[in-house]
Amino acid sequence: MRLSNETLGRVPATVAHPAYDRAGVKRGVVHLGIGAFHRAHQAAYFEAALAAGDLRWGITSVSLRSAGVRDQLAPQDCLYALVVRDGDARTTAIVGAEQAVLVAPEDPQAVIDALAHPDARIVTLTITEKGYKLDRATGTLLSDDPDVAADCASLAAPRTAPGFLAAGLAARRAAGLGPLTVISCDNLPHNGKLLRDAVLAVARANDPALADWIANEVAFPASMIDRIVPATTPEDIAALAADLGVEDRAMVKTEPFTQWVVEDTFVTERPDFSALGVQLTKSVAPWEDAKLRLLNGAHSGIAYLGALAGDDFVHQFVATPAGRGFVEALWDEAQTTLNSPDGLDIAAYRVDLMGRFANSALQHRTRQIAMDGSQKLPQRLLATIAGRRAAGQSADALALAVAAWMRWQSGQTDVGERFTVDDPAAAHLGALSAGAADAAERVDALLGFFGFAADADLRQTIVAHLDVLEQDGARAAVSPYG
Ligand code: NAI
Ligand code: CS2
Repeated sequence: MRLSNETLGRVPATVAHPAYDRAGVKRGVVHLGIGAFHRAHQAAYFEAALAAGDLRWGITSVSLRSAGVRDQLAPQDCLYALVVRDGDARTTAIVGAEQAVLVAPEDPQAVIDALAHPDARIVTLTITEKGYKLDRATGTLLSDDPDVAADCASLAAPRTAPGFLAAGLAARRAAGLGPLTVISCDNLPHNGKLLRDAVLAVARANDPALADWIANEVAFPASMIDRIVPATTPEDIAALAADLGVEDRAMVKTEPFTQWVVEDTFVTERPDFSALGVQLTKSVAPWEDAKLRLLNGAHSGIAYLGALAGDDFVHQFVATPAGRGFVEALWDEAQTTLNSPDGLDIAAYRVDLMGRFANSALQHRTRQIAMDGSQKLPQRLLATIAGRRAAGQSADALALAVAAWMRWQSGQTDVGERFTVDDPAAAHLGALSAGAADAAERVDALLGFFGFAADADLRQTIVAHLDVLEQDGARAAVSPYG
């Protein structure tokens, strides 16, 4: 029996569930890219707004690719459980904020209509780094991407997130409706500006007057988002079914920690964000840098080193003195490149972060984090290294994390197990890696992919790490930090 409006009464009374009138909820939010993170983060904030009696903030969610999440949620009247795990402790709440899930390739017009609905005010996005369709070196649209080309030629049936936003905003403009506030919730620096650039480029290719209207009317605040949300597994679903008495195939699991820092440039109504714990600020950049370089930088290092060495989960890697030592060393290096935001105590943040990584109940897979390294390394590791080198500082642990990413491109773990590199640039990176005669050539080729110019000392450090990784494995490479 599945979770639904009808079976909600069977759920144990200890599990919180929507006490507001779901039928009276308006759809003030459109979310593009409904994955696990959205359900554990933005949806939880909008759920809190609804629970506080502000019924404007129901969500129409959109999957831009597969029907998977729609097929999980639709038979459940869009109800799902948010399970917060902290060691042995579990808290479960049923979330009712999702009102409908649209699958864009099945019905692109329905997505445009949702964006152009008079009740819509806020759009949030979690489409992964690669969904922005931008050449990160130049900030321009990926002109050789067929979906980008199609959206630049016509907005009748968009294919990309920037295309849908341009089409939805065009429909709002034509209907005389107001603008939207569009919030990127992906782990990218200056995510608001990146999204704005992408939407304006697609709009301009179709209709320069639309682009001007968007530039003048629509807000794209930057945001820093933080909550560790590992992919749900069949075991998680089975364990929850035993607790709930009904099956929930759309559940998500997460940690107690949650943070959302948003640039205060809204052009629309919004929930009482401050009351919901959302931090509104003039400048998100220092928050972004701290999170991307400390949390995500360490995560990527842990992911490649851990997965190469056979650690399936993040908590296993930080359970060893060498693993913890490596993470602390990486933070010592990264920290000197930060302008600490007001209100962030970096020393305390680091202690908390190590506790979050050590949360064994999350079962956060190193291979999940290892995905899409080509999209993640610049902001997580390379910018940090560049900052250290510009200040005349060394970057040993950061260089080891980059070398581990390079080793990952070989598609083989330290015990020779083959795996598929999950990355939009995997074929190109694999060819660069395989085509190099030795570690030094591989370092040059793979840094060249990013257009990253390493000075002689830094290059030597990365080559030395890659040599150890290739000959003795990741455990040996990390052991000096123990
Ligand atoms: P997920 O795998 O559950 O969902 C990914 C979503 O992105 C899906 O809706 C998928 O269809 C969509 N997507 C994938 N490739 C796309 C493309 N090329 N174009 C458009 N949409 C695409 O992943 P999850 O956990 O929801 O994470 C999504 C993003 O959220 C991350 O990439 C990251 O930027 C951000 N995030 C995730 C956190 C986490 O702990 N899971 C925490 C903070 C941010
Ligand atoms: C992770 C992040 O998958 C990854 O690349 O580093 O999704 C991480 O879990 C979040 O940024 C935490 O907020």
